[in-house]
Amino acid sequence: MHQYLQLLRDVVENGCDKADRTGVGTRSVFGRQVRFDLGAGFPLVTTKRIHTKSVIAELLWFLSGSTNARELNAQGVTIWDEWAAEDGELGPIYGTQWRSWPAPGGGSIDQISELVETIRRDPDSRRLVVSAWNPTVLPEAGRSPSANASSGRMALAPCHCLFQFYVQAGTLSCQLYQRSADLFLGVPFNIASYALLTHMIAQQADLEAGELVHTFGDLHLYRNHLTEEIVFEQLRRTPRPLPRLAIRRRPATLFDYRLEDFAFDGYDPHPPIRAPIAV
Ligand code: DHF
Ligand code: TMP
Repeated sequence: MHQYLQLLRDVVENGCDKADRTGVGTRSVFGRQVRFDLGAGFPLVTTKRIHTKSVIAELLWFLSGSTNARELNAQGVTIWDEWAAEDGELGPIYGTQWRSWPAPGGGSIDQISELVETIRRDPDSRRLVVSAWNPTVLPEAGRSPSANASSGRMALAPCHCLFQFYVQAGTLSCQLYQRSADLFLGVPFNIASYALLTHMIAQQADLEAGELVHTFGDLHLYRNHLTEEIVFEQLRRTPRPLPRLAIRRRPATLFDYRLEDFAFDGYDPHPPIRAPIAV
């Protein structure tokens, strides 16, 4: 995971001070790209422990089409709680846009099912794209995430907002565009999540996982993460060998995976590093 540590160094060294929606303040760069060869090991950050259960549960929750944090809480995962309305709703975020993008005239579009079908039927397609960026339901500026969620808007605008797959020589690659990236807290989750999704779709389409290409817009470190105990502690640590993803069975569809189907063999990270999250 030298790619991740290089991004940390890049933002520390080249970032400019920038104010942001949350009021915390960031150090930020614009436009970066890293690549992970998924055949060379699973790209899970090793210089701090990542809560892999949260990563898997969140992805399965997106794939189920849910946008309610209570359904994640049922699995013991609390990563979306700060943005939810009273009833747990987050508004039409990823789950809705991926599985039931509202279509003009009433129906809805299941982008993920169409994606998997197209990968199988027409692997050379250059239209293997899923977008979560639906301008009709973006949050209203100046209102809190939970207030937006209560009024039927997205609690947060999609951060990982567009991705594309590419099939070549029996391998499946994915490129993600992330418009806004909290490098210390969000990005390790985002890398692992899209790597996992690529492995799952590859399994469903009888392909091998190829590369994950991760492209960033506003890539930032929050000012309260730029401390000796947080970012600089992580930079002092030496990366360890990558784990291997084991998928224990081949479910009938992409929507039938469960938490217990996944294991990260050989994951031997440094201890966790706690950090405050900007809401
Ligand atoms: N807001 C901000 N400011 N940064 C984010 O990364 C972010 N991510 C969101 C929603 N809003 C956000 C969704 N994803 C954590 C990780 C990812 C995530 C939300 C929260 C997090 O708190 N990670 C901690 C604890 C992990 C756990 O409890 O499982 C970590 O140390 O990684
Ligand atoms: P923004 O909507 O004002 O850009 O704030 C969203 C913040 O959350 C920003 O710091 C990016 C971060 N984030 C991630 O890094 N990854 C994610 O998956 C999500 C949902 C948010």
